[in-house]
Parts: sequence; structure tokens; C-alpha cells
Amino acid sequence: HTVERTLVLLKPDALVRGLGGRIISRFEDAALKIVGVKMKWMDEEFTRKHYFDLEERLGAEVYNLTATFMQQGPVIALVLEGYDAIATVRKIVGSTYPNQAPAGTIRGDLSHMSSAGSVAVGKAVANLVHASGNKEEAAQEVELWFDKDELHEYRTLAEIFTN
Ligand code: YYY
Repeated sequence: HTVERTLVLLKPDALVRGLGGRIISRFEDAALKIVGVKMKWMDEEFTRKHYFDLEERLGAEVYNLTATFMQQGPVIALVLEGYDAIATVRKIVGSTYPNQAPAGTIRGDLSHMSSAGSVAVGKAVANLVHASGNKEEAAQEVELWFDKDELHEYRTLAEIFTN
């Protein structure tokens, strides 16, 4: 088990619904440490960079729906650090399709099924949060979203007492 960094986005649906604080609390509750944070309104060029393989993986329609959805409002980007942070965050977030995400996960507990669930034609899956899928993606995404000097080192109270 090693300390990792992973990228999380609070998507526009999370912010317009006023869920930012509650979502961030879920990560803090699991001892994930915020080492970077910013707010950004994504444009098409940046969306392409973030979802660079989405069109190839899932097709132009899914890419276009997702891109439009991500540009409907600003997002909050976080870099979270902790033991096995990449897998831990994905576990807390839940599966891509909120109707398949178990209760107890962010997507399972907080998604509105009217705008989520399985994919409806003409609708992006509004699943509140993005989280890096694996080590390679995490490294790429942290680098895309943050400059080195925007990432911070400090010790949490737990770390001060255990080290
Ligand atoms: O990593 P994750 O976000 O859980 O799923 P991806 O397969 O990377 O898809 C990215 C994003 O695209 C997903 O969070 C919602 C959207 N999407 C969609 O709107 N419709 C699909 N059929 C698949 C994905």
C-alpha cells in the first residue's frame, strides 16, 4: 500500500445542486488529504484534453453529450492524496451509471435518477463526480489540471501523531 495522488472533479451538476461541501466531506472522512484545489469553467479544447480517449472508447455521441454537460457550468478540481487514493476514491464515488452505484457511494446516494441512471439518448450521464481510473490516468490528469506549485505538502493531525 503506497501513498498516491488522484484527480477528482466536482461536475457542474454537483455545484448547481449545492453538493460540493458534502461531497468533499466524504473524501475527508476517509482521510484523503486535499493537496490541490481550483475552480474552472472547461472549454472545448480543455475538455478534449481531459477526455482525450472518450470518443475513441465510447463514440462521438457519448463524447459530445459529455463535453456539453461538462461545459454547462464551472467545476471544482481536487487532487487528493492518501494510501491507495486512486482505488479508494473510485470506491467512494461508485460506478459510472448511478443506477448501478451502490447505496453508500456518492453516485449511489446523491444522483437524481431522472437525469442519470442508464444512458438516455440525448442525455449525458449526470453522475456528479469524475475520478481518475488508474495510476496512469491519475498522473496524466493531475499534470493536466495542476502546475507543480499548485500542489501542497503538509501533514494532517493524524500524520503528525502517527509519524
Ligand atoms: O470513469 P467514469 O467517469 O466512471 O466513466 P468513463 O467511461 O470514463 O466515462 C466518462 C463520462 O462520460 C462518464 O462519467 C459519464 C459520461 N458517459 C455518458 O454520458 N454516457 C455513457 N454511455 C458513458 C459515459
